[in-house]
Amino acid sequence: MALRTIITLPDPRLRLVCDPVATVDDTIRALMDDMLETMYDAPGIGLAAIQIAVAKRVVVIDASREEDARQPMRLVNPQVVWASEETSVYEEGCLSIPEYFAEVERPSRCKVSYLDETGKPCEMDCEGLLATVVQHEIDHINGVLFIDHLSKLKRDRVVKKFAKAAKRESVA
Ligand code: GNR
Ligand code: NI
Repeated sequence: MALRTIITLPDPRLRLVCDPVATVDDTIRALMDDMLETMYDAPGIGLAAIQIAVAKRVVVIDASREEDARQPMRLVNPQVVWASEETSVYEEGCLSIPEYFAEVERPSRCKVSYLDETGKPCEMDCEGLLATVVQHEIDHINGVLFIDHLSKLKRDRVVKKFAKAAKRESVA
């Protein structure tokens, strides 16, 4: 297992539509272990492979409560196959947009299909925080960030702030 570097805005790779995984093999399993280690270290409750610069449709999540035992989830080629009409609002953050938080409205419940770490097709029903996080992660593998769900004014403000910070870094 290894800690990997998380890429941040304005890295253009965050806008890639990631490639499906053809076979869940040892390389993919090792990738998911590295992602979980990196996610727990951050700390975060979800991570998409593209956040460590790997453009594959691979996601890890642990939305368990801090005081409970860890519940690492490994999802390959995840897809929302159903979403509720009913929506919820959560304050979201993203490890690739550090220290910025905003409320996002999404379907409250969804059903997700995916391959598990053995390559077996699975489905899961999600609600609460897990429903929000799984949608946030599936957005990532399609090149979509949570700021895309905000008003253009708010989004532009965040993008500008990170672009400016990156420019300052490159000069310094
Ligand atoms: O750690 C994270 N917390 C979080 C909180 C609310 C909604 C979504 C998330 S995901 C985020 C980690 C991350 O950036 N995953 O892509
Ligand atoms: Ni994120």
